[in-house]
Amino acid sequence: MRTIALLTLLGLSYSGTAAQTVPYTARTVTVDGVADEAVWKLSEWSPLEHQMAGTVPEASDFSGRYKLAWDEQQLYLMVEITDDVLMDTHPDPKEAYWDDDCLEIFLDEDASGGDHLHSFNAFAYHIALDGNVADFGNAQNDKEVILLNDHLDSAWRRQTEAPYNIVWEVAVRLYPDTFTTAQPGEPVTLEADKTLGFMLAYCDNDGSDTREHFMGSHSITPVNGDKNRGYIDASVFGQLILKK
Ligand SMILES: [Ca+2]
Ligand SMILES: [Ca+2]
Ligand SMILES: [Ca+2]
Ligand SMILES: [Ca+2]
Repeated sequence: MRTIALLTLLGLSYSGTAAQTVPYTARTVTVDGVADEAVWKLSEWSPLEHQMAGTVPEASDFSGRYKLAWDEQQLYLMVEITDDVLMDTHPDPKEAYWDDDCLEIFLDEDASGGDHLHSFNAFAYHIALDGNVADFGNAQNDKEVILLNDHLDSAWRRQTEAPYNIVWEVAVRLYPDTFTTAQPGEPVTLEADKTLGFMLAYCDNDGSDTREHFMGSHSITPVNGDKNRGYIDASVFGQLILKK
């Protein structure tokens, strides 16, 4: 904890990258895949450029960048994605959802870091093209997958001109680590200067048996050669600071 506090003091997150500042929006963001809200002009782009699994794609195969905003109720994302083939070959939203195209939002409400594989210390929301939201539940003994569709709203729209980018908007509520499926409780009310643990990624598959690219927002130090650590360990996330 002391290390995290010191790094925060220095403006660094515990993944070693600078904390990102998130602008406030007084007006509600309409989640419709149309980025015409004023806050999207104000907020700055961040890239999805760090390989976590698979190969590094050509820009025309996959590239992505995103902006963030917040109000008291929700964190907002606007993600611009180039993906040459959109694919969802598993109609069951709980089956191999990471091998279909999906947007993955990692959130740690209290920026505690630490293991969250089978707990709600942090969330790894996999948003499928059909809008279903999957994550592991809190069963310790098996890989129970649950749907958390009521934690966020999302909508994407593909542009009509080359490179036919997707604009994907998301509004996500921040649940604390006391969340359980039996007793969900209420999402927290956000306020200025709050710090959140955060990471964003895209799973890109264009027709292979398993995903071809898994590109994220933050650089991850490999453990035994493995950089796909976000779904296990919230300490690899970056940090957001909400500013008014
Ligand atoms: Ca919108
Ligand atoms: Ca692709
Ligand atoms: Ca936590
Ligand atoms: Ca794809």
